[in-house]
Amino acid sequence: MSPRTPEVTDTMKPKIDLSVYLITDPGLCAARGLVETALAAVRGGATIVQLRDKAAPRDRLISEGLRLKQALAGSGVLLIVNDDVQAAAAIGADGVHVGQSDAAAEAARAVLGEDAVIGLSIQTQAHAAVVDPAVVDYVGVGPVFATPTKPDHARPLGFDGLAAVCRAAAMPAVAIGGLEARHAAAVFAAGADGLAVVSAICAAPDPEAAAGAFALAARDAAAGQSDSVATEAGR
Ligand code: TZP
Ligand code: MG
Repeated sequence: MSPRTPEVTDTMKPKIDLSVYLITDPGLCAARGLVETALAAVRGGATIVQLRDKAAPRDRLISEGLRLKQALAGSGVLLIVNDDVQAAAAIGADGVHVGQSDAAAEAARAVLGEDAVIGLSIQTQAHAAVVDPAVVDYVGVGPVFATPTKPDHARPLGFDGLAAVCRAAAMPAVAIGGLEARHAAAVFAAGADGLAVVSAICAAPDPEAAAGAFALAARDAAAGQSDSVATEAGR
């Protein structure tokens, strides 16, 4: 018999740890360097890294992705590529994250295969209702707050909006948009499984410490949620 872990079965992928989801920004990582910033965040406790560089031509995205992949090898931290399915394939990344106006998640799945992690950005309950859990592994929900990092963002959801979208989604969710470590409890209470963060880590004077603060806050928030579920169940 093959060895088993409690998190894995023949029909189930390993659980994706979305708790501290770093998204890189070329401008905000420039001073320290893309790889160095990501590695500092991982040392602090980032659990997943998304390479996001909207302006890079594909060959540059691929070379950045290959450097990140090499740096993250053996860390257990997943590497996800924003938008570009072909670049994700060329990098041999763990997956891709697409938006409502990018390649369809189904097309990404067809190119990257069953084992790839496919993430999809959603902004509304209507979006959530039509996401196929057989195709999409997790959704990114936001923005929770207005943020200068994505000037063309949709209307901010706040925590009540985040909760409504998370309730309507049939798969794990990561919240995004203007998030800081102090928001972790509200994010988990809204039903999300983690915080996706650009500026609060990439632009921090110490990205390792910043990611560490997110990791601690997310761990406490997740534990608080399981305590309240257990209390509800015991009533
Ligand atoms: N999608 C919705 S908000 C956002 C993206 C990519 C940017 C989040 O950046 P920050 O700096 O964490 O607010
Ligand atoms: Mg996109």
